[in-house]
Parts: sequence; C-alpha cells; structure tokens
Amino acid sequence: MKYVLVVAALALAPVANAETVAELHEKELNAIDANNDGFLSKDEFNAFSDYAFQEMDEDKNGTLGLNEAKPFLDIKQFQDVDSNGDSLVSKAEYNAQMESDFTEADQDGNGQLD
Ligand SMILES: [Ca+2]
Ligand SMILES: [Ca+2]
Ligand SMILES: [Ca+2]
Repeated sequence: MKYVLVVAALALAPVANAETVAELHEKELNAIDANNDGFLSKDEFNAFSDYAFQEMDEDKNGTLGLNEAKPFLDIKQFQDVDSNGDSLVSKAEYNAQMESDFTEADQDGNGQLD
C-alpha cells in the first residue's frame, strides 16, 4: 500500500487531483507548501494532514467511520489504515499511516518532500 492517505488527503486540497505522490507536482505542492519554498517539510505535511483529517471527520468525533472515509478510501484501503480492526480510523491510526506515507515518499530521507 502506498501513499493511501496522502492521496486521499490531497483530494481535499483546493487544486489537487494527483493520483499518486509521484504526480504531486507544483500546483498540489503549492497548496500545502505554507512558506512557498518549493519543499514540503514535515511540519507543513503534518498541518495539512490535520486539516484533511478534520475535513473528513464530518461529525467531529475524532474518528473516521466508513461513511466518512468512503469518498476518499475504498474498503480495502480503509481496512489497511484501521490497524486494530474496529471499523473506525482513529487519529492515531491516521497519523501512523500519514507518517509512513511521508517516510516512503521522502526517498532521500531529508525530512522534506521536493
Ligand atoms: Ca515549505
Ligand atoms: Ca467521525
Ligand atoms: Ca481503528
């Protein structure tokens, strides 16, 4: 599984419709790149990640149910992110997935996506 949540979250960015992080080109990056330096730092990524979670969490109860996640994730992806299998994606499960997406996307390990 690659970049599942990043891609899902990007669907929430105003200009984003990237299908993979490899396609995360300037427009998408600019939407998340708060200080416009052309790089996506971990802080910027985390801020965007929090924003995306809140956007998806429609009833604001701090977890994503299937219905909330459905527009962004298919059932298989949902189950992959729901690591304890309780049919809810908690913020911790979400953060863990985002963390691993970031690490995977940060191929040179310099702590920012460029
Ligand atoms: Ca930046
Ligand atoms: Ca919710
Ligand atoms: Ca869960």
